[in-house]
Amino acid sequence: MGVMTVGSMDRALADIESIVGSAHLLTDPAITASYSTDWTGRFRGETPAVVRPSDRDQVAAIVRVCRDARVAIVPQGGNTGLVGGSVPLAGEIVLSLRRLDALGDVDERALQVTSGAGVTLGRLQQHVASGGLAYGIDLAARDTATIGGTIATNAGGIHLLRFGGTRQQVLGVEAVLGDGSIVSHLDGLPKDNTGYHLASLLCGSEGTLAVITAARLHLVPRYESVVVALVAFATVADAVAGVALARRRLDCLSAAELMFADGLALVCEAEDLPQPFALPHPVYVLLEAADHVDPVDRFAHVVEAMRGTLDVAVATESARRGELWAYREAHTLAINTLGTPHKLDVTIPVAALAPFIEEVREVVSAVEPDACTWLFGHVADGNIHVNITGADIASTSVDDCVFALVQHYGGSISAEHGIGTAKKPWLHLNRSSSEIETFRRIKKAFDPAGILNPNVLLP
Ligand code: FAD
Ligand code: 2HG
Ligand code: ZN
Repeated sequence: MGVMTVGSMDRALADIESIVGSAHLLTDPAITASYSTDWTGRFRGETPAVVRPSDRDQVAAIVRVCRDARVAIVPQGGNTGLVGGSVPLAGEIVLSLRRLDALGDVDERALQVTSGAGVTLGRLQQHVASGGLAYGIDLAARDTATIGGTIATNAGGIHLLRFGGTRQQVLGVEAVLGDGSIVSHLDGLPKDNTGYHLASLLCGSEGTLAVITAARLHLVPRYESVVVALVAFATVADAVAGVALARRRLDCLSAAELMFADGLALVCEAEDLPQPFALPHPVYVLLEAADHVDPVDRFAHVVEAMRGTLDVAVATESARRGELWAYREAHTLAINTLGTPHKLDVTIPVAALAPFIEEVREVVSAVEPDACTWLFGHVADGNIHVNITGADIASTSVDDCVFALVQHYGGSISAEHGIGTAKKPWLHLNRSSSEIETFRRIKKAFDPAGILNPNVLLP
């Protein structure tokens, strides 16, 4: 990008103020601070302004001002991203999309809805529930994470094994490109082979190609009968085999989440929860099945057929199900109480999960003997969240050794959180130089002036 002077920033902010009104141009550092720091507290930046447009046309007008003045923008939704991609680390302005929170009527025949980018996942779920429907993506940050943010990160979450990731839910998007032009494809035709699928490309683009303003989303049935079981296993291999059995035998399996004794004990301490069983066990899997007809008997048969189980707690009633889910969902918060972690989010081929899990703690201890390695994740997808506390946050030695192990097993350095700024130095482990060069050419086509999240994703 060209040189930005104080004068041209001031002029750009004045133009932006005339678009959104002074109430929605926030410049007081006491107010902008929460938009400039990420959820983990690790990434802290500064911004000349947070801009809060109300609709697509305001977004387009703001982008055009920024394009002309060469002002860089960080698009932001709920700011729950975990890779330092949603905060202004190089003095960018923050474009907060939370006010784009319109929700269209639910189309109960097509199983679709149009959602503004700023709608939270939780609000969308409530909106579609009355039509007997649900949205296929769910994650613990549901009450803050937005539809735009989940599309921009191609969020995975807890139901991917059943419904696919965000890319599978998005039929079309409305977005403002880096030159200020608007693309809109919200008709929701499920079969439409008329050229490039821009919505797919924007899934996982992390705010670098366009500002998403709305999306046409595919919906799934809302199942009334839900059962959750916390199953304890002696070994990871048994747990992985048990999950594979459940996936083969239970069409209605909707979640399979892995945890370990140390993480569960930390959650119990941080959240003041009772241990789920009289004795702790090495490995836990939280399974959920959901159907229109009661799945409990089918579920119980499958759990009985699993090898190496040590204990089982089953819940059908909503409050008790929530208690079992809390053991898994509170991991992120509980780990943060120990200080800012190195937060890695990797995929390992399922066949290599057990050896990876055994070795990853050892490789971390070898470079940082005092560090603690916390493991949990979406086991059916091979997605393990590796959080490391007690290691110097400025050093990359633990990241390097975990990623080397991931590469050894043919995995991915980012399963679902994205690259952001945090994983940029390691993108080459999964992407060839010709792929990265192609990324750059795509970026140039969408954002010729290079103003959209210029410090994210591309090394
Ligand atoms: P933000 O954090 O605001 O932004 C994320 C990225 O998207 C940034 O690069 C930003 O520039 C870009 N962006 C945001 N809005 C737009 C827009 N409208 N147009 C263009 N670009 C935009 N993630 C998972 O995948 N699975 C999980 O299970 C999961 N669980 C989580 C649990 C907790 C407790 C927390 C804190 C986070 C979790 N996350 C998970 C990570 C996070 O919630 C997701 O990445 C989510 O998709 C981010 O949504 P957001 O609205 O907060 O986006
Ligand atoms: C989850 O699955 C999230 O809970 C967050 O993706 C993972 O905190 C993490 O590392
Ligand atoms: Zn996750």
